Amino acid sequence: AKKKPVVVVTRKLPDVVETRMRELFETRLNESDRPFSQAELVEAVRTADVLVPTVTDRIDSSVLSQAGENLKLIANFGNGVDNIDVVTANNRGINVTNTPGVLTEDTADMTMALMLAVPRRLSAGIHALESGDWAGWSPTWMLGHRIWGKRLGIIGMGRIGQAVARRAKAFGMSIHYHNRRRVPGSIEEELEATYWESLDQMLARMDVVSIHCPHTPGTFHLLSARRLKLLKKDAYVVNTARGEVIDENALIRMLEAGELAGAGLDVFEHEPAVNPKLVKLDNVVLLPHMGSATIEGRIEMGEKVIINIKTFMDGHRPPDRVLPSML
Ligand code: 8YV
Repeated sequence: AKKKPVVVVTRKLPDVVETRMRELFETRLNESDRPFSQAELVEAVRTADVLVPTVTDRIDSSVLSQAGENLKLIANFGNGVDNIDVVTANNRGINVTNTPGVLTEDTADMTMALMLAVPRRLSAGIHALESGDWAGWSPTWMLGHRIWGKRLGIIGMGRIGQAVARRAKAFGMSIHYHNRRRVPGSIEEELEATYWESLDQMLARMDVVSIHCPHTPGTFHLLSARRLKLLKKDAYVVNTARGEVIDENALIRMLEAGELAGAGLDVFEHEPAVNPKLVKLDNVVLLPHMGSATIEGRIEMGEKVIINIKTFMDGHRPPDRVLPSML
């Protein structure tokens, strides 16, 4: 029988996924609830045939420089691969895969939750009720803003951006988007989405802006201080992608100064650290990176990881290979 590949998994995964991995591979699991230390990560890349990291593991060039000869695949448990230096990995002959598709709808749902929660003041309402501040209904109490009839600007029209567009259209918003390339077809035809080649021009006219592009060197601080200033004073910003895409300090300054209506954030520039100034604001809803956190989704992510590893081990091209040219 063929020797089973040594697969090192950096974080605890759903039981069914771990069980299946144990059947198929010589699986080394992280039994604790904390991420690997730097030393454990280096030990993992030295000894593994396949590494399964998550968003919390930084697989940079220094870690990769210590990889053993056997390491041939990094099968990321997650969609975004900004935790991995894909260029260096490829140069060293190490394949990288991710888990696209299975977390699209969940992330889009969470985006809509934030898009409704901030303008409709969900957390303020919950807090008022729980703290006993509700004296009774009043025509002028807890008023927020509607999203129906408003303009949504989507930055990054990939799978998740498109899933958000479909939902937002059903909520009565008009869909606008900026993307490296135009996405003709159903998005523009059925959803009547408007493509903006110029991000700056789009930003100036939107009521809500939602981020769905990956974090790459090219999108770092895409929403820079200058661009944030282009937004209307009554606009909302939603981010379920990566914190690094927004200049968070600039965003905080504008929210504090009332130069923006509010923000719904699931991701942060230095997570898990969250800037205390953000927490103090009352025009924000903040979530601890839960966009794709469903039981179903996590199991499907695990299944995708397993398929990528198995296909690769069988000598074929893994279905979800990430190439530097895709970033
Ligand atoms: C996960 C995510 O929380 O897939 C992504 O890009 O941000 C989330 O789905 C994380 O990546 C798991 O590694």
